[in-house]
Amino acid sequence: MTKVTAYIGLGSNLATPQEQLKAARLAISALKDTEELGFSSLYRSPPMGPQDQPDYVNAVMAVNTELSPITLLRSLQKIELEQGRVRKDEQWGPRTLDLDILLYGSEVINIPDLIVPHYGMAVRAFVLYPLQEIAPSVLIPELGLVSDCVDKCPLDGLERIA
Ligand code: A4P
Ligand code: MG
Repeated sequence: MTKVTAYIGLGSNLATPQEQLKAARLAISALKDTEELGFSSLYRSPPMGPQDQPDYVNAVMAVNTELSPITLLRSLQKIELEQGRVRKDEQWGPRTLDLDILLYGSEVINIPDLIVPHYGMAVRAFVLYPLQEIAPSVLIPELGLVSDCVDKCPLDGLERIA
């Protein structure tokens, strides 16, 4: 099985977000046939969506993986649950941990459970800026260079955490 470079978006705004991201990073690195290639700085931003929730901490992680896209998704969902994620009906509500597959090599995937590139990444500063930090020349299928997407995306209050 060939190795593919995938990019994973991490987000949390409950239960000490920085610790959630740290634990998720370890759990992802420990997945079968998967190794960490890079991890961005942590970024803080106001919530996109309902405003009556805490600020988010986000980061992007690069991995080399032999897992198929759907196996990677299921593995990430298991980590979300292990870290206390409760899925509610409210869209974009608060969460202990959100793990999204942003990119899986150069693949375009559109099946009921998985859309890659992630549907929101073109307009989300909290995804694009950390992605650009660790992969400055990555090409986002159907969108173009990450740097071109960043140029069109306002910061929306995003701050790198020192
Ligand atoms: N799914 C489809 N494609 C993917 C993918 N590429 N990666 C499906 C992961 N999952 C994918 O996800 C809902 C369904 O998406 C899953 O069943 C999966 O099969 P979910 O994690 O259960 O629900 P969700 O995350 O609440 O929904 P959604 O619409 O994905 O929310 P987002 O887009 O993740 O946004 N504000 C700031 N500042 N920072 C944030 O990180 N995050 C959100 C959540 C809202 N506001 C935020 C942030
Ligand atoms: Mg999600």
